Amino acid sequence: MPIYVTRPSMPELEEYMEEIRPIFERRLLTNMGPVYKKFQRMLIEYLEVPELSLFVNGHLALELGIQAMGLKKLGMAVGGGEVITTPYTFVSTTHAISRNNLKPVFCDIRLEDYCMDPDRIEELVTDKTVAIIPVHVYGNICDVDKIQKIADKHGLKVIYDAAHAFGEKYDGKGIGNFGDATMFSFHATKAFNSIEGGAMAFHDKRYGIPLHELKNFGIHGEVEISAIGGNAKLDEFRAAMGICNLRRMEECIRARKAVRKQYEERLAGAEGITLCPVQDRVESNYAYIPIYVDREVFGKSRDDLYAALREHEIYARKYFYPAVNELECYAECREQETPVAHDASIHILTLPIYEGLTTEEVDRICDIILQK
Ligand code: T4K
Repeated sequence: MPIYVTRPSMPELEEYMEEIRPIFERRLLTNMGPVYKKFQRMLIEYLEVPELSLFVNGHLALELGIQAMGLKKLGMAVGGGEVITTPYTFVSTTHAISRNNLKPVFCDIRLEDYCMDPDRIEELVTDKTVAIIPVHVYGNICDVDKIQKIADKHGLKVIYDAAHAFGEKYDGKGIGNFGDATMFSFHATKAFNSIEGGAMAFHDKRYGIPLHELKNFGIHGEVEISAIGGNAKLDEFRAAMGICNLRRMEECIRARKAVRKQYEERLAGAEGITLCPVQDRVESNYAYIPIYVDREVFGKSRDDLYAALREHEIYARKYFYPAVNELECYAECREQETPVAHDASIHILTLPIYEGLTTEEVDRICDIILQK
């Protein structure tokens, strides 16, 4: 049986059937129905955030969230706004910026957690900068305090991409409470899923209406359109899946934590392989297992391990190679060097982790990695 980098957590079929039965009876399938609203309430409670808007995926939550915050307009007013962001992420983050006609300005990361290096941000601020969009990559939390200080000093908005950090806490506080807004992804490959889905958490109530309207074509009333929006509504069936999976969240995290512990034990003595540690002040969701492979010390490269695992039908992934600023579609934004992001992109392999990955399977994966 092949082993993939992840596998979605799912409820019992019967539980899901119970949750969707009323949808069949009501025939209200989408457009912010009662299941959507119930899921939204449950998430506000679970994530401990004041406000939250649901979307059909994390990408559109971010893309429309940027627009809703007025950054697109602000950018146009300064003849093309700039957003400081990380090149070490999934392309979605950068696409969301570019699709708002804003220019991504890439800030290097730090090797200790692969998040944006807060000490490199300020040198990138110009009079065109409108926002900072950092990513809590692999569920590692950015230096939210330093980032906020820089944003306050220069009057910038901060939107976090927390696609990997669902349910995490920093110093006991839900991770959706930092910056001006935080995007979550509920994609099937994430620690928590609603099949596809996403959300934007925020605290300024004024952000709620534009967010809500932009995901529904900008509809303000039956005959009034407030803005040029899109369609990014989460439907009732996906919301129902989210509700079922949210009930099982503690169980899922416990299972992932056990998988992580086994990897830590098995790979502990392997010189040249570093498993990025869980940060001190963070309650983790154990979303990813990124290992840094130092070929000089270990004797095999990241790509050697990737290929060796594939021979055994184990599909680890090179998240995130190439770094976004090395992609052809961002060639024109390649102004500053980001050597640490480049280094991470060629040395990191993300290993399989999910609820249901057995101890035997983790052993098999580690045996192949450790085979000299
Ligand atoms: N920001 C960041 C930092 C992100 O990482 C992402 C998404 C976003 C924003 C955007 O959020 P969303 O709009 O997606 O909500 C995957 C996911 O499609 C993507 O959501 C995710 N990041 C990215 C890191 O990974 P691929 O192309 O690697 O997915 P795929 O289809 O190769 O899936 C990986 C493995 O998972 C498969 O080999 C098998 C397994 N799998 C996958 C699916 C879809 C399953 O077992 N069942 C499934 O239903 O992008």
